[in-house]
Amino acid sequence: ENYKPLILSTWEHGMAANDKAWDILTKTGDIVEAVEQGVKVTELDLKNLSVGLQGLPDREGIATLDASIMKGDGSCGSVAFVRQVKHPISLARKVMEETPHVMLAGEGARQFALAQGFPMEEETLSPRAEELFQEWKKTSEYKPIINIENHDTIGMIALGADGKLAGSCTTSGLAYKMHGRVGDSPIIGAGLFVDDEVGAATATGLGESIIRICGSFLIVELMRQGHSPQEACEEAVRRLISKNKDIDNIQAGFIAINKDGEYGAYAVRPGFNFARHHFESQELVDAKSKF
Ligand code: SD4
Repeated sequence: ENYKPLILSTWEHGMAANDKAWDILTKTGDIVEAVEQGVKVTELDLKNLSVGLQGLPDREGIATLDASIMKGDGSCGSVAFVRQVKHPISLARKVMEETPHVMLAGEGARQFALAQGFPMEEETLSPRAEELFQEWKKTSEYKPIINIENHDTIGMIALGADGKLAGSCTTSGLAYKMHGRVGDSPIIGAGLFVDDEVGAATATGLGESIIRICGSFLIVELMRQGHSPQEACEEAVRRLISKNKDIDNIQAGFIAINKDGEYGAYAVRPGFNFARHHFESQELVDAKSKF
C-alpha cells in the first residue's frame, strides 16, 4: 500500500464521475469497479450530449455508443456501434470478464447484452438531442467542429493504493457521424491504454486523429521510455498534428498518469480540461495546448 491513489477524468463532468470512483476506490480498493461505476454517472447524465443514449445521434438519427475498459494486467474489453444499451461501459466489462474476446460490435454486442440480462432501452432521442438533430438536418453538413460541437467523451484513469491501474472510456461518439462509424474510444491503444508497469492514458476529441497515431498506447510507451506523463502527452499531440491534415478543424486531448502519481494533460487547442482527484480533494484543471 505504498501508492497514493489518483484518479483523472476528462472534462468537467469528470468531477462527478471521479467523486463516485474515489468513493468506491477508497472504500473497497476495487479499481475496476471504481472506473466502471465512475463513468456510469456520466452515462446517465442527461445534460451530456456526448456520452450515453441521450447523446447526439449519427446522421440517420440513431444513437450508437462506444466504450472500453482496461486493467493494468492487460485484461480489456470493449463494445462499439452498440444501440439501446444504457451502460456500454458495463457491457465492455462483461466482454472483458465473460468472453474470450476483447471487442464486440453492433448487433452482436446488443445480443450479448440481452444474454447478460441488460435491459434494452427504447430508441428515442433525448428531447435536446432530437431538437439539435432536426436543426442539423436542415443543412446536413458533416463537418464536425469538435471543440464546440461535441467535446464530452469521458475517459477515466486511476491508480490504486496497491499500485494497480485501470481505465475506462465511454462515448456516443461524434455527432452526426456516418452510420456505423466507430471512434477511438472502444479501440484499445487509441482511446485508452493501461499498463501496471508504467501508467495509463486516455483520449478525447476527433477519434480519427487519435486512432491514426495509436494515441493512448503511444503515451504509455513514451512513459515507459522515461518521459513524464506531461512530456508524453505533449509528444502525442505533436505527433497527432504532424499526421493529420485539416488540423484547423481538429481538437483532441490526452490525459495520463504514471505509477509515481505524476500526471499530465495536453490538447491540440485551448478549451480542454480535466478533473483530478487525489487525497481527499479534487480540482478541475485547464490543460495546456499546442495552439
Ligand atoms: C470519438 N473521441 O468518437 C470521441 C468523441 C469525443 O470528445 O471524444 N468527443 O471520436
